This record gives sequence, structure tokens and C-alpha cells, in this order.
Amino acid sequence: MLVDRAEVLVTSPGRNFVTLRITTDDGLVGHGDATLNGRELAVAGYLREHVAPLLLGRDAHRIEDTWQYLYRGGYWRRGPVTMTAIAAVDTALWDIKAKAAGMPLYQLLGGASRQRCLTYGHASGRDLPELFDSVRQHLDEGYRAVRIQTAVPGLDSVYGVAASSAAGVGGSGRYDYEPARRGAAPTEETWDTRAYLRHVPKVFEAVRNEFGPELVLLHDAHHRLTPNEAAQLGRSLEPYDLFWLEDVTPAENQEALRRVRQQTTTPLAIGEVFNTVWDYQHLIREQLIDYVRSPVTHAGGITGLRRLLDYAALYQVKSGMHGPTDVSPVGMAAAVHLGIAVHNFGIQEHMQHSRATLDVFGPAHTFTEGGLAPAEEPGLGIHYDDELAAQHPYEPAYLPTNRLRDGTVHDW
Ligand code: KDG
Ligand code: MG
Repeated sequence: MLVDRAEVLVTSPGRNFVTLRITTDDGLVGHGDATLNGRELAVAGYLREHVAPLLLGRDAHRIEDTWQYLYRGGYWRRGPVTMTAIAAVDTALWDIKAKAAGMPLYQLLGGASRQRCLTYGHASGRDLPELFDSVRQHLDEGYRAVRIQTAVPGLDSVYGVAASSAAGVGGSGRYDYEPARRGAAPTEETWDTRAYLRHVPKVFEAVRNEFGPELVLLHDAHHRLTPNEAAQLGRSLEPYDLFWLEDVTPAENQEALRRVRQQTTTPLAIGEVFNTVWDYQHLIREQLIDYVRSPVTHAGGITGLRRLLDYAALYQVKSGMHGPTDVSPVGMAAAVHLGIAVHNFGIQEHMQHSRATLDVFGPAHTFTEGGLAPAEEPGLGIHYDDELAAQHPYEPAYLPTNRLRDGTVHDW
């Protein structure tokens, strides 16, 4: 079973996606997500120019060897572009292996450890009535866990808050928030930490009063706080029993989390911008966090993330795989197969893709009773439609940037 073709597919059904498709000489086809939001063509170029030629003629069954060959053999290790490219190859090879075995991928990963993967959606609102509506909409759709993001008085636009409840994703009418905006350069937002820290606890108090103690609540601080500010926020949210508080500080400095951990019992999640197990080395070993946020797509694929989750399991740290719209349906399918199989699954993020995106990728995983379950067909359960994909050519899009009120660039 040799690799015969490796194609890089770029499409933009409402937002940009990069997919690697590997075909073997006996006609099996595998897909891997290679989408890196706002830097899509860097990964597409890396794959096309430097990886695809190396795959031709390789034994498609040798997944671990191919992973090590691309990781160690490239000399320049780690980083989001490299690890997203490796992830795409790895995922496509697992898809092929599962098809060759005639099994859904999760069966090769050890079989199901649970019936479905508890999933959280994105509730947001510019004010409390809009936020409550958004939570209710999620509850109506079956969600049992929601992330709460809210506008902050005095700031025009805040991470995670949908601009309009009416627009929805791809006109679907949902409230989901899409941070990447089409255009030749990023938009700019303004940030004020003190205003944010004053406002957020009041919102969580209101949400708990309205929806009661059972509903699973999460929040993303999106890398914006110092360790001390993060500790203040964690403490002020303790009465509202969060499932997790995410990305409280910028991720590079692992030491920062020690200070936060000493000050609050609110559970902590971090790592959507990490790429390998090494990025978590101290955080996990010292039990400074509770959940790892890496998705299959940005952490070296099924092989890379499985390695990380096995290490995390030794310290009772669980998965919390990143699942915004920039993780394509291929990345989501991989997440659900891995999530259903590993013992230390925590929760799965799920921002809903637009109808146009789902039509291009044809994912076969399902959402019922608040959770995602993998496709029961051989492989990942992806049915990529080339004709539909070709109707949506790439358009540049960027994540916003952030500035403090005095003009200083701040973490977005
Ligand atoms: O591409 C960046 C987004 O995926 C990110 O901002 C979303 O923080 C995010 C989340 O938790 O989903
Ligand atoms: Mg996040």
C-alpha cells in the first residue's frame, strides 16, 4: 500500500480550509486537516513543496515512521506550520489505515471508552438578554455545556462575542462567532483589562441565577491577563463553579501558571496554540493545569496528540480539544475518533460549521444528547466534494489584532 498521490486542497466555503488528500496505489483515500487560521497558505506551501514529494512511494502503513521522518528528518522541529503539516499527513494515513482495516478509526485506537464525547458550544451576547437567548438556543439544540463570552461595557468588539445574533454562521441563524475576517490585513480591536475583570463575574452570577447549578459553564480569557490578574479572575469566578477557565495568560511562559494555580481552585485549560508534548512538559508534570487544549490538527495529528494525552493521563490531566470553525470537519472527525477512545477525555469544543462547509466536507459524525459520536463507517467518515470545493476559492482572511487604549499592541 504505497502513497501514489498527495494533493493539497484549498477551499473557502465561508472561511478558508486546507486539506491534505493522500491516495494509495491500491486506491484508498485519506484526508487530513491542514488549516492554520490566517496562515493557511504557509502550511499549503510547506506541504506542497517540501512534504508531498517525500511521501510518494512510501508505505502508507508506516505511520509512526513517517511521523518521525517528518519531525526529526526536517531538522527544524515544532512550530505551528510544521506540526500542522505533520498532523495532516498523520491524520490522512490513519484514515487510510482504518479504511484498509475496514473499521472506523476509533476501533484502531482501542475502541470506544464512552458513548459520546461531551461537547460545549459557544454562547455569547452583547448584553444579558442576548446572552440568555444564546444559552437557551444551545439548550434547545441539546447542549449540556456552554462557553460564556460577553461584551464588556466601553469596548466595541470583544473576542468570542458574535456581532449579530441574526447573521449566524453562513446565514444559518446561529450565534456562533467567527474571528477571522476577510481582507488584506487584520482588523484592530481595543482592550481594557480592568473593565473586563469588573464585568465578567457579574455575568457569570447572572447566568448561574438564570440557568441553575447543573449547566456546565466555561470561559476563555484568550491569553490577555498577567498571572496576578488571572489569579484575581479565577478567584472571582469560584462561586460560579466553572468547568474551566481557558488561556488566562499568554501561553509561552509556563511559570505564569504556577502563580495562578497557587491562588485559585478554578480549573485551568491551556494550549490551543501549543504544538507538541514539550510545550506542556512542566504544566502537566507539576499539575498546574487540568485540561490540554491541543487539537489533532495543530499538535502533530492523531499520533502527536495521543502521545500528549498519554503523558497527561499520568497526572490526571484531561483532553479539551480545540474545536472552533478553523478546525475543519476533517479535524473534528479526527478529534471525535480520538476523544471517544482515550481514557482521559474531558470535553470537546464544537463551534458549528456553516452549511456550505458541511456540504464540501460531508462529515459523518453525529451530535446527539449533548455529545459528538464518530462515524461508524471505515476510516474518519469524510466525503470531500471537489466540485463544491472548487466553487469557493481562497480569499485572504486574518484574525484581529488588539491594542490597549493608549495604542500599545496587546495579546489578542
Ligand atoms: O484561530 C483562532 C481561534 O481558533 C481561537 O481564537 C478560538 O480561542 C479559541 C477557542 O477557544 O475556540
Ligand atoms: Mg480558546
